[in-house]
Amino acid sequence: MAHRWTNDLTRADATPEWAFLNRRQLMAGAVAGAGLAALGGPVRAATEGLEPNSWDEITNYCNYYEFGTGKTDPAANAGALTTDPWQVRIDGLVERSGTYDLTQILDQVTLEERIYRFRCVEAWSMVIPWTGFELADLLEMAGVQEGARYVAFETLYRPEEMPGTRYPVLDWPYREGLRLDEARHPLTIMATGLYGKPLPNQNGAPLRLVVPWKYGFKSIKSIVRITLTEDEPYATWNRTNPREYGFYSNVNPEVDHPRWSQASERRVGGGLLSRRQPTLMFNGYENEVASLYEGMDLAKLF
Ligand SMILES: Nc1nc2c(c(=O)[nH]1)N[C@H]1C(S)=C(S)[C@@H](COP(=O)(O)O)O[C@H]1N2
Ligand SMILES: [Mo]
Repeated sequence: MAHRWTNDLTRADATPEWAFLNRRQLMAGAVAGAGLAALGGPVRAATEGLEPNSWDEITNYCNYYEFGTGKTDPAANAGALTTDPWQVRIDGLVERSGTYDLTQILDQVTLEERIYRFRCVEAWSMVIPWTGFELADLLEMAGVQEGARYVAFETLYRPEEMPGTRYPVLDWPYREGLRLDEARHPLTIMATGLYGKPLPNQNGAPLRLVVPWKYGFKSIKSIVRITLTEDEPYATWNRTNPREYGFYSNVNPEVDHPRWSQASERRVGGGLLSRRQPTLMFNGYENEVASLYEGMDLAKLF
């Protein structure tokens, strides 16, 4: 069974108004192949203080067990993954189920840059400039049926290209899930890029989920299937060890992991940034997402 081994921001930083800006306004920050584009006024203002980690840090310190359990294994092994062509099956409780070419999906969405905090359950964190689009837009494309309450996600399982899957480290394929309202939240994105460049394989190319207020393992990589369901779906880490990894796994400094504190985190990076810093409720996105969990006991439904 898998076992895990064992990081300046102000209140203003935790309020990314830009996440709710009109799509047209965000075009100022769109990246569309132009490298890291200059961000528009309001976008820049609201992301000040979030100094992103470097390309090297983000792409060399990874968790992607399909390529090995070491932090540098994915960078070493994921180059062999074929990410083009890429198809995503969308099924379950949707109006237009089917197998979609990624190019077909990307033709219909607007890519934006989102600079998000990223907090792993192992208590390290980074700040990452993703390129992506809102998952809500993809769900709208597929047409969510009445009765759907959750969204399930599945990673590619291709042992020939994924040496880590030749061992029963996890019950492959890697799977994750969100409640439908979480999936539709404007902070929830499907990432296709990093620093305005295509997503490196080790970071989950060509398409991965990013849910910035949840522990990193919820942000499933290299997605090939999205299923709308009525019941809470299988989620790999949750099912592997439900005592340690809840289905929700919202970042919460007050609910410790059974084997370590979640009150603080090590910000990956050199110099002053590598000091420990307090972990923020919902990873700093409390104003945006707390209402999703009103009335829920966050210690019980962790
Ligand atoms: N398919 C798959 N997705 C995955 C993982 C994995 O092992 N396999 N690891 C998760 C964990 S634990 C984290 S912290 C993030 C790491 O993302 P990064 O390597 O891009 O920083 O990916 C998540 N998504
Ligand atoms: Mo993680």
